[in-house]
Amino acid sequence: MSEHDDSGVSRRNLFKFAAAGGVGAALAAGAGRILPGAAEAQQRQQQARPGQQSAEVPPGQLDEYYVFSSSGQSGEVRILGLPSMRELMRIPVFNRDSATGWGQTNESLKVLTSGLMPETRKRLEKRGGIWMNGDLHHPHPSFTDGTYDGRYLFANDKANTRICRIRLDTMKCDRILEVPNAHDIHGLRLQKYPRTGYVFANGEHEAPLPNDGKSLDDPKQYRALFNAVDGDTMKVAWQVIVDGNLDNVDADYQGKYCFSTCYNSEMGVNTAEMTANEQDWVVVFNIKRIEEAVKAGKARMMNGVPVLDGRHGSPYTLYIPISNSPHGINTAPDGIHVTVNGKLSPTVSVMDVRKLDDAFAGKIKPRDVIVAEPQLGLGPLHTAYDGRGNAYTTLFLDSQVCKWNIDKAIRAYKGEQVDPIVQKLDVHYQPGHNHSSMGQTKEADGKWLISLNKFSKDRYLNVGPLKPENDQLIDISGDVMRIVHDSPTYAEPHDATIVHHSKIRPRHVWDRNDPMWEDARQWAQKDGVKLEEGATVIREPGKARVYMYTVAPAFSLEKFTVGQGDEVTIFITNMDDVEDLTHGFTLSNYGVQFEIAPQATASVTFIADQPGVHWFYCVWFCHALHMEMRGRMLVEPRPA
Ligand code: RUQ
Ligand code: CUA
Repeated sequence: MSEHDDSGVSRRNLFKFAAAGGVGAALAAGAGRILPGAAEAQQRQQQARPGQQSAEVPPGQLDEYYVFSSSGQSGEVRILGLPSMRELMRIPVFNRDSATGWGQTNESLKVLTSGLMPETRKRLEKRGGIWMNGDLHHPHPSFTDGTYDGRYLFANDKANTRICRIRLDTMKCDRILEVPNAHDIHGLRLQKYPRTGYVFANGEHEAPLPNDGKSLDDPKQYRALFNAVDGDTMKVAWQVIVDGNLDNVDADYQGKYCFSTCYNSEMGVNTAEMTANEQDWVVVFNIKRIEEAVKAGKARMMNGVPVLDGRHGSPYTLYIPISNSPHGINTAPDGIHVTVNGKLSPTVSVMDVRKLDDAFAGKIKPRDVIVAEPQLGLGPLHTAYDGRGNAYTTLFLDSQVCKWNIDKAIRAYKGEQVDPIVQKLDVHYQPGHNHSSMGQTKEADGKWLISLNKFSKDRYLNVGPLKPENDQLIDISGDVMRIVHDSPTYAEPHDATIVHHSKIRPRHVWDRNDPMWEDARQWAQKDGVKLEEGATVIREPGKARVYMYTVAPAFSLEKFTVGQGDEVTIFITNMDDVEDLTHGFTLSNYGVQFEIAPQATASVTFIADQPGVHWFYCVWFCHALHMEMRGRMLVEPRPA
């Protein structure tokens, strides 16, 4: 169906899926077929008016939107400006970062470690105390009343079963939680109403519960868990055991339900087993019933978390049959419709959330909540919306974005002769997620769509065997879509949210009372020092604490002395109260380096194991005398 020459990849993937067994039929059936009304749609396309927006943001002008982009296996969050698609900033989260000292400063280590389970902390003792990797897929800003409120951004770590919270005032991560009992958090979306509230997160992979070495190779004993984390306290509020494993999740606009796709109802442990059944399901969670059951003490406490059994027949869940292996699930800004993207089926299934009350009450069958099921093309993965009744679904295998109309899809499902498909646009290549401007809020504005393509192949200068991914910016303001910009991305954005700039109000400099350096404040108080005025070394047997502040272009100490073998903690406060006047601290040949933004305090602890003169210097270009902004650490040799 696609015109460009990527059929090799399409066919290869198709082949791979088909070879997995059982699923070939569904795909092959759709493979060579011209969809009903395709010619008509093509004609409409030729007459339709494309949008007129430009990606160009002239020098000195600002972008209209923030994009919070995940980085997958890079473990960080990236902030882009849209429409320019310029990368504005990176927020280290599950990775280590040389520039900012993330994973090295005491402040970041506290964020990275305090939410770990005690067993994990013990395991990490011999490995530097922190995980070195993460797999961050789904970054989503907090909601109040169905739209972004600018407080926080939450995201998952599939690799080490964690959830992070990023403050949108400072654009720094302030909490990381390891979720007990569950395995490998994948899908993550937020409660939209009345507010966030809950962070809903899917444990994707299944394992014995507890996973203590028993039932090792007995998959019948494996369980997958759905998780609700309290976004204010960053504690797990409750967990629900489900049948099958979970992929993606979304929530309604009413605060009553959230829903997850399941791609392995078989609970298989290899591809053939996982795709054997013709049908999998969506699991709907009844939030009120779950909360009441937890309050009534009906949950089993496991690792300090109330766990409910939500397998088939439980009052907490509803299992809606969906064709084999659905993937993305996306709530429309109309507050009514939710699309379930077929992946191995060429269809998307549309749920009507107004029918969920009756389905839970047993008045209608679970499957009756489906009100449309348009056939769009091969490999539907995720759907975005324009707020004008249209949906945009990525077709992974076809390398296309399909624009379709929700209302027409509903009418077609009822038997009317209408074609819901408006347009299919080739993208380059193999799109996963897509996202529209404000499209996951009730304020969807229908201006822009990004297609996050998993392959770039020939779109850029060759940089060797490892290629970038390709994010394409698409103007959706007209009748038909138009690609206006390509941007290469490093491994590997999975998901992104496009937020109007008016929703986010970051600080220009830090507030001296920020909780980020509470521990440093307490140390200073104990030592009778003021962080803002420190030019002091406190020496105790085997230990030294060094207090410094910076005013460009100088550190408040030009030298300090410690003893060989001392555990040294250096606290530095940047007293420059000037926008963009960041200093840095590098202690050469000691592996120490970090950022100190205006009005911030940062600290690091290390062992002064090497005697001699060691220069420290400012690592952020701050002044004409930046090179001169340095001093000496004198390490006295240990007496023989
Ligand atoms: S999932 S490519 Cu990790 Cu968001 Cu769909
Ligand atoms: Cu301070 Cu460079």
